[in-house]
Amino acid sequence: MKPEEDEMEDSDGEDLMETPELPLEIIVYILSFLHASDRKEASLVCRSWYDASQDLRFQKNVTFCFPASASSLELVRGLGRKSRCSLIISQLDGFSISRSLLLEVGRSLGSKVDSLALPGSSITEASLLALLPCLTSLRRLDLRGLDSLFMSGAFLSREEHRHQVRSALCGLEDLDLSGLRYLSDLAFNRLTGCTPSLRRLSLAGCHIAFEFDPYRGCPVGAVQDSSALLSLRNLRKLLTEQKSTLVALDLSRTSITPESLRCIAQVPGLVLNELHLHSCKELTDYSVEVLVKHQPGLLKLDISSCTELTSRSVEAIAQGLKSLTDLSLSRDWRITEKGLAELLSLPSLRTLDLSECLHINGTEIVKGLKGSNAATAKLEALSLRSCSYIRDLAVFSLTQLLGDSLRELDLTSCDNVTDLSVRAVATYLQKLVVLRLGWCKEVTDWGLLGMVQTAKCELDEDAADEGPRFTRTFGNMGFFKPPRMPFEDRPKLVTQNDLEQFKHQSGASLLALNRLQELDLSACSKLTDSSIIQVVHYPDLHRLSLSMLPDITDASLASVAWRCRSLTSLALSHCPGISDRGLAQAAPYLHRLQHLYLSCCTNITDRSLFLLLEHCKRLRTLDISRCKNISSTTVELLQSQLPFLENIQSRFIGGADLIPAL
Ligand SMILES: *[C@@H]1O[C@H](CO)[C@@H](O)[C@H](O)[C@H]1NC(C)=O
Ligand SMILES: *[C@@H]1O[C@H](CO)[C@@H](O)[C@H](O)[C@H]1NC(C)=O
Ligand SMILES: *[C@@H]1O[C@H](CO)[C@@H](O)[C@H](O)[C@H]1NC(C)=O
Ligand SMILES: *[C@@H]1O[C@H](CO)[C@@H](O)[C@H](O)[C@H]1NC(C)=O
Ligand SMILES: CC(=O)N[C@H]1CO[C@H](CO)[C@@H](O)[C@@H]1O
Repeated sequence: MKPEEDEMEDSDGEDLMETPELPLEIIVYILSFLHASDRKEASLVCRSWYDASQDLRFQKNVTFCFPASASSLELVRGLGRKSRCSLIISQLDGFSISRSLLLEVGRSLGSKVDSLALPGSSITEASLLALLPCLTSLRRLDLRGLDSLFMSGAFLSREEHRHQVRSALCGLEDLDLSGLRYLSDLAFNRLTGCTPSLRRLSLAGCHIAFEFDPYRGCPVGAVQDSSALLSLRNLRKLLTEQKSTLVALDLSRTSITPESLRCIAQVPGLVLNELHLHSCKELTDYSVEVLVKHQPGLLKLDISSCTELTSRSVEAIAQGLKSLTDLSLSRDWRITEKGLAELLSLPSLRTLDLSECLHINGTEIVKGLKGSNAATAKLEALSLRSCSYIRDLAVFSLTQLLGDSLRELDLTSCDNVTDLSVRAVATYLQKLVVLRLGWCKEVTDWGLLGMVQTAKCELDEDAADEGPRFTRTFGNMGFFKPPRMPFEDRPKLVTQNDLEQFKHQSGASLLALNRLQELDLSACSKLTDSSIIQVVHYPDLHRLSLSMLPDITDASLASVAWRCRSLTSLALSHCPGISDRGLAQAAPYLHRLQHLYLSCCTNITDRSLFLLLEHCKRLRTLDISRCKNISSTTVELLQSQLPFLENIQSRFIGGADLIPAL
């Protein structure tokens, strides 16, 4: 395994000077504590760190994502020395570059490829068949949306091809066929005949004929396998054949009926762990009751956007799925508080998505968590996005009950959440990794700073505490103090009274959430530089949105870049206060940036694009639409110079294509 010098982009090849060489194993051990992206940075420091980063233990799950192009051909050759890899190759077509690329993947990587996805491609059967037989230890194959492969109906129609593919893919575990419009029984059977031990199958968004064949005028597949449609009968046959391995099924966005779901749930011997039924609009409470009865071992269930479902489904799930870990009820807007207490007392529940369940106010959630004995509450991710009946009292109670477990909280568009909630989050949920507060319009700087607004009372009893002085509106209050916990005992059901008491205490500032990797403050339009500069200091932050904050300026941008060096995604759309000056200060610290959103930033000009060109060479997404002072020539230059830039939104820039504007 000899690394090639030319792979070490940006490295000056120098060894650490004057320090004695550490043994490789020690460096490997140290690197094992880093996030993958940090490890990648570390590998550029010197030769021995690079060698350490190539250790097998880090190579288990490396995903390479590249478009079909001549330079990718070189990349693929360079990957040859990896032990395992996952490939996402986009924009493949029928032309020779694509064909050579697939041939090269087969030749150089072959048995090392663990997972293959070909998004946004249109390839021919011949190109794919040149590759598949070489991928002898493939575990995951993603043919999502590859209509070009199935349109003719002849895919794998020759026995010799099936034989080759079968000998390579007999270990395939995960097959994604979602979004295929032309999948027929025949093609489906030929393909799955080559993959005898599937664990996961996705047919999301496929045109499956669940009941009736419109072409024959009889139940689909009643007579024989269809060459035009995938039928329920045929799917059921596959589930029966592969029931000993199959545990996860995705039938989202299909027109599956209650009767068809029953028919699938009842396949003898089929034991599903995971079922996705997102946006299956025909499903009823009765379907969920039957499902729960026949598949009580489900761990993950997604019945989001199944708009017919009511609290009856929630009750059935709470009673029947005792090992459930993940549940999405998002956009099931008929659901009320009923049944949630019982659901939340399931001790195994880790992830719950209640976003856009518009009637929820949190009362029963709190009751359930309380009842389940807070010491055992294990909820790690909770989404209450767009639940506008969620108020501070509910958030305040939840934060106390979930302090030990919650990693991810989404309160986006909870209109009635105020600074008090933000303070409760910062005070009690110090293990949070993801926090989304976008569109919580009542949130102000005071909330982020963990302070009680002192606008009216001049003299606060805390005034004696020394702390940093704020310019502008903020007095000297010690928000760097460790938070005071109003309730030292085991969490209890809090009352409006407790909340009142909390209202008059400073809590922790958002600074306390030092594990954050994602923070969304977009459209919290009362926020200003005062809080952003003081609290957005997160060394591990990867994604940050400050879009639609009309009052923030270049000072916020410069501070954020300096304090959050791991950022890969930064959204600043509709921030008129951001200009080239801020970007000039920030760009040198943003060299990991991959996604940047600057639409409607009227003070951003061509100058900023040159800065990006110089400092942010890993950019993959750039949105500069409606930036009137950017010229299309500079955009073209950027596009030709940045190797990874694949998605650039530049509508209505520089007056060039203004015609249909606004
Ligand atoms: C590999 O990485 C992908 C995405 O980065 C993730 O979805 C998958 O679960 C990982 N697989 C393993 C075995 O860790
Ligand atoms: C929450 O909603 C239930 C009815 O769904 C209602 O009885 C209860 O009073 C509400 N609680 C709060 C705090 O609004
Ligand atoms: C943008 O362009 C307009 C007219 O071309 C000019 O008046 C304005 O000063 C420019 N704004 C910036 C921030 O450069
Ligand atoms: C940014 O542009 C707006 C007009 O869109 C202007 O009013 C404002 O003063 C500019 N701000 C800076 C910092 O240049
Ligand atoms: C339940 C409740 O108090 N809802 C309020 C949430 O906030 C919106 C807008 O601020 C009010 O209109 C609702 O009455």
